[in-house]
Amino acid sequence: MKRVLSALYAVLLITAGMPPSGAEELSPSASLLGNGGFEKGLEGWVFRPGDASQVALVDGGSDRGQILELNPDGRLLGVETSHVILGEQIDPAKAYKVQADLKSEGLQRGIFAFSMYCFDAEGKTLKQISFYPLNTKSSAHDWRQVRGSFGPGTSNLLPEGTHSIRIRFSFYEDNANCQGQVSVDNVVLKSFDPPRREGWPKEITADVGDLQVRFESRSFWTLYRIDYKQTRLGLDRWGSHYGSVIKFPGVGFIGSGHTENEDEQILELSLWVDGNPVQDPPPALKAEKVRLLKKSRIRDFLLTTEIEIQDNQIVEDVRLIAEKETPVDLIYHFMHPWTVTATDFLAELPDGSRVEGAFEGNRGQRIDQAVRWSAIYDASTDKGVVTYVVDVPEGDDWRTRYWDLPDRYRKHYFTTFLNRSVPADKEFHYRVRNIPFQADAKLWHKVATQLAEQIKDN
Ligand SMILES: [Ca+2]
Repeated sequence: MKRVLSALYAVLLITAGMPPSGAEELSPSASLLGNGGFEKGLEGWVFRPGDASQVALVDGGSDRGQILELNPDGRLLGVETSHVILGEQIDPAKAYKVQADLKSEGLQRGIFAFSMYCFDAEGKTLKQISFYPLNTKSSAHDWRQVRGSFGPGTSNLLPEGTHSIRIRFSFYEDNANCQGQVSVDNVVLKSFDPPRREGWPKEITADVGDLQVRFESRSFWTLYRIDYKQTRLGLDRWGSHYGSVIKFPGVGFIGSGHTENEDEQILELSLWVDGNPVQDPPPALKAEKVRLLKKSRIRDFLLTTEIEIQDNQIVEDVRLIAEKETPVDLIYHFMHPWTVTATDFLAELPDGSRVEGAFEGNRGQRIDQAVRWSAIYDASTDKGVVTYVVDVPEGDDWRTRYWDLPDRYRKHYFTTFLNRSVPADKEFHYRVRNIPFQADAKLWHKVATQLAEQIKDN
């Protein structure tokens, strides 16, 4: 089975002309930074603020040579490259990848960030772009390669007027009492070609009946907006991801828009508009029916994801196979960052009983159990969405959650494989149907229930 699947995906890989961007390893020698591995001590690095008493150059063994140990010791500390000038060292028309190996002994006070700063011609800070933050709750970890990117085609566009950038490792605490230790090695800055489908735009906005959705390339082609009757239901804000993501123990999230560890690799991408395959999709289209099919890889997982929009409904379908047994912290499918103004939720459990309540912005996980269907309602717009669970694997331990987060969203997660291993070579199939609706606040329970009953009967 495994061999067959591997062969199948090898064929897809070739026919799809898959870009190697996700798996590309950056060799430190190709870096624009002359001393990213600290073999020349602190040459090319400056303190802002701090001094040499807060760092140590340590022998990291034959593979690493020297490493830089950062220990703020109760003061602020920032270690960064000198100015890298746009139009000189880097080309503003190109995308760049920034990468570092980090080891954390943990933080006792304050925060740490691997980031970059953008400056204008006068040296004034325009923006800080964080690639990898740590706080006092972050677990200590051994060496880990972390990455970010900036420039055209990435999620981090440089602000207008950017004259130079600096790659930075810093500690901060409100009273300057930074406590913790992080080691750094192999810092790399290198141009790269951001993943882009040949002939495909960076985004596709589709008007389908009363729905408008946006498909986003930077999140590896997931939904990125759901509007119903010109009203926003699903957010369009970078960082509030839709789609599927897997959390690996000791690593973190990989999938959807998460690029901090590794990129999801797209193996195949196809779009059908009104039943016809489209080779070169336009950035905006209007249709009766739209279907997006994606085959992708997240480490040893192969995912086949379909999104189909017609008749004012959005069907999402995922088939997941692990090539080898793989422990995970959890897997999220069908994420939906519903508007933070959503006021209420309702769900029908498998035994037919109901769960209902109001969102309060209390950071809690609402419902958090298996459901036949669930719904949110936004009283400020008289609109809501029913999410009907059409298909789940038999005997699977899964749950529907709404994260009740103030000032951000009421985010829907279909959660599965909580602290478990995914067995090898078994297909796990999940399918949900999202039905937006408009209803008076007094009637919304009834309207949502009727919509769910109609699906159940079909
Ligand atoms: Ca080194």
